Amino acid sequence: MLFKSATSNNLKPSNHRPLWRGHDDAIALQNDDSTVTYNELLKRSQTIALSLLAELNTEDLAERRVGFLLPAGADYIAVQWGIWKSGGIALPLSLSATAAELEYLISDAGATFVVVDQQTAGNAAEVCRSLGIPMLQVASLNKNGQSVPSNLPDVGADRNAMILYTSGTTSRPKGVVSTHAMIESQINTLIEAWHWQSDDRIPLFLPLHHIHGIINVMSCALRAGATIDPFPRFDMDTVLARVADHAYTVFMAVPTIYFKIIQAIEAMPETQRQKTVAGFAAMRLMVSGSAALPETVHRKWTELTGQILLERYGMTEIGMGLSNPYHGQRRAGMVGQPLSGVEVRLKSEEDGAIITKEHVPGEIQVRGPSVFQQYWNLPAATAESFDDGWFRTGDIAVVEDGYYRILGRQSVDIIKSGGYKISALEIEAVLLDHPDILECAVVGAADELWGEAVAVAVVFKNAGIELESLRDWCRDRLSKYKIPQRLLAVSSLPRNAMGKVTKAEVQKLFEKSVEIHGS
Ligand code: MLC
Ligand code: AMP
Repeated sequence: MLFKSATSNNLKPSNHRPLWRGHDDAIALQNDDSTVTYNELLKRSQTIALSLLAELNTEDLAERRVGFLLPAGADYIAVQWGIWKSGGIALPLSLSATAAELEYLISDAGATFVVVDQQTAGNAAEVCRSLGIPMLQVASLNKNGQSVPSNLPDVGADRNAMILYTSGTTSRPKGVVSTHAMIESQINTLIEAWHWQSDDRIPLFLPLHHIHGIINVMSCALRAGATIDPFPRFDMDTVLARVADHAYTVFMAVPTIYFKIIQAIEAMPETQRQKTVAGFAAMRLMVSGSAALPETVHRKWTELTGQILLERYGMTEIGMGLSNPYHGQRRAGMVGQPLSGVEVRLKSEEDGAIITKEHVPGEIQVRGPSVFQQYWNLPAATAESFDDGWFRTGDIAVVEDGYYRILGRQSVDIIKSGGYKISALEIEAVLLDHPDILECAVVGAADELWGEAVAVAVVFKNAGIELESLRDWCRDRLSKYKIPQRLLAVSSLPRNAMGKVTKAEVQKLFEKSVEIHGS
């Protein structure tokens, strides 16, 4: 078949190795404040696993969900591994989630505990209290297990390991369930494709409730025995200072970050600029993904640093699917070819035929050991998302000269802003609770920095309100990145003959208007 990858199945059950891996006294985490070795991580995860089991007086968490609200660092990794070792399902929670959002995630997943540290306890305390779920301090889990003699369960590769929530065409996020085998397959594929090595050093500043930060950066680095520099959030000044010190060999980010860094480099004094550029130029690999990398940004990056960014395409449900080559030509505007072990096909939206020719667009469908098997507690949504065993991504692409190019998405209700996937329906449901809003339509408006900006056309009941006032009202209801950045007051929403709001027309309103921009 024309677009099929060469399959190298890295996942025969006999090849399965646990997701937690030691590399003796090699350094797993290093920043200005501390150094943590792999042996220390293994030891701490063991203690945490035993503590979690002791909490329930059981020998196996048996796929109970354990939420954790922790920044990047040793605690995060030790808790994630500890949950896996004790047979639980890891439920990483977003540090930017509001109380209402946390409540939904924790209750939808049916979490048994939520693990926090001193800084994050405040975010979760009230939610856990109202749901009646124990909140455990990571510091006490780190101690308790030491005194509990117990065996750890034998956790097989087909056990469920993690739930990541993804926003989509429904108003509430769906939990994507992955097994140990799936995660292992996703990691092994990338280690092979991008030549991860034990002497790699990478900054980790992406959020750790999404696959980009969790799998592509953190888990690949850990499995390869590399060193991670963890950041609680993207702190550009510190990251760039370390780049200038040649602290990293690999760098992975979303297009918005490359855009922001270009602006920062251009504003630097000459000496600092030269050092920063030299730090980037010396890296062995720089990857962009999670949203389309504009060709202008791709080219600008090469002009500035001499590096050719490697763009790849992925999704929470499939891991990484397509990638430009490590060796070979990396093309701007293209996402490359199927990764090893991933099968990709394009299916015509018009007649449902499997596309076998170049330049003919179709939906990307994916199959293979990295692909998920179920949305948590949503059998109907799961069934709908598969087509004869192939996962329907909802993304449209063509193949040009052997490389895939992403053309867009089937659903106008999905917005990608700064690499975050956001559901227009989720935001509309929240905005409709505003006392002044009669009706509204949320769309993604093209935006140079964010890729798409959350934009809302509103029919007000009486007097209108300003964007800033609406943003303030949203702050304790929506994560910051979901809060509308643009607002347009309209007398009515464009509708089709059936009375359904035509989102394409709403998008055009934002193209025409000179709107007020948020931050
Ligand atoms: C931050 N803001 C955003 C935003 N991120 N607004 C819209 N969209 C976003 N993505 C808001 C902030 O809340 C703030 O609002 C203002 O913008 C400026 O904030 P900032 O501090 O300057 O932004 P910063 O912290 O630098 O965040 C930018 C970012 C972040 C790019 C680092 O958005 C980010 O981490 N994105 C990555 C998301 C990700 O990992 N996606 C992968 C999903 S997995 P205010 O009101 O306070 O001024 C996936 C699969 C795959 O997609 O293929 O990888
Ligand atoms: P998420 O559901 O958050 O995992 O986001 C997955 C979505 O991000 C995909 O379905 C694509 O729409 C988008 N995406 C990821 N990588 C790219 C890319 N390189 N170019 C365009 N879109 C991308």
